[in-house]
Amino acid sequence: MSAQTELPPLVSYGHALDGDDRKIGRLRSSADVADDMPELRRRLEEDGYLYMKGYLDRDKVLEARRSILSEMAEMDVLDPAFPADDAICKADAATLQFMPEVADRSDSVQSLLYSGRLLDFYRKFYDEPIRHYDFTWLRAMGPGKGTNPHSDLPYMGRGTDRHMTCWFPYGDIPFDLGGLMILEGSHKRMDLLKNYVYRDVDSYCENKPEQKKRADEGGWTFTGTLSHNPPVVRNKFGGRWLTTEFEAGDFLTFGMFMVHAAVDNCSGNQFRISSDSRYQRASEPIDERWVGENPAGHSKAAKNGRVC
Ligand SMILES: O=C(O)CCC(=O)C(=O)O
Ligand SMILES: [Fe+2]
Repeated sequence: MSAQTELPPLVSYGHALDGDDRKIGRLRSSADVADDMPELRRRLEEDGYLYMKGYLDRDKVLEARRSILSEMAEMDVLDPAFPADDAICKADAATLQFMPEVADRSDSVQSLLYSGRLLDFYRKFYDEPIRHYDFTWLRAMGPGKGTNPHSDLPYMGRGTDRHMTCWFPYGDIPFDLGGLMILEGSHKRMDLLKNYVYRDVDSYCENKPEQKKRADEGGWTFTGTLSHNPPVVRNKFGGRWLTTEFEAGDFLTFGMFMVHAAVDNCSGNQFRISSDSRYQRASEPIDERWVGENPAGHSKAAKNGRVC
């Protein structure tokens, strides 16, 4: 017999998620074993993610939030009728404000993500010298559709595949603001992932004129999306979509194969602010698109043509 979840009704990429508790549930917090690295490694292997509730200093996270929002106020994407800290969208602002340069300029964001307690966490977790990408995916997600289901490897698979994503909320994220969700057990479904996850979003067939033209313009030849329909993906993979109400000070970390997506932002007028950053063993090869002073990212310079 199945029961209904205790979570409120949630929508992802425009699709209502099934409330059956075999299909949706809550992320498990690993805060109780935060210093037990062998147990955290075991959980990452088994569950594919670690949800570190309250691991970071809430006040420092809120300070970083303020520094992001003061830049957003200058970018004129916030409604000036409200305090900047409320992150209320201006009516005509684009739904997604993707702001890597704001992350680069903010000392408080840099220090939270790339020094101190978070960096120490990855150092202890890997138990050897580590490095991180220099590029930071800082996002303000406005009301509307969130992020569709994908794994991260197609976007960052030119080095190792054993690096980790850190998803980091700047502020509290109740359900209606649309936090991240992960698909339970999907990281082990290589039968379903193998034809998807090793495809690099910046590689293209240079003998196909349409693809070559798009790559020459620096456009996408493959968006890296696994699906536009979270309930259908769940039915295919099994497992549950797992999410929670995040709070400032939490982070969620997972590997390159884990299928994840976001709950839609149904707040009506508020931005959800978060970043994703990446960490790996220093001894392993790194994806050059994401390191250095001015990382190439998915630009034209990063496109990789081959005959296929
Ligand atoms: O924040 C989001 O909506 C997407 C984040 C994501 O895909 C990631 O952290 O890898
Ligand atoms: Fe992702």
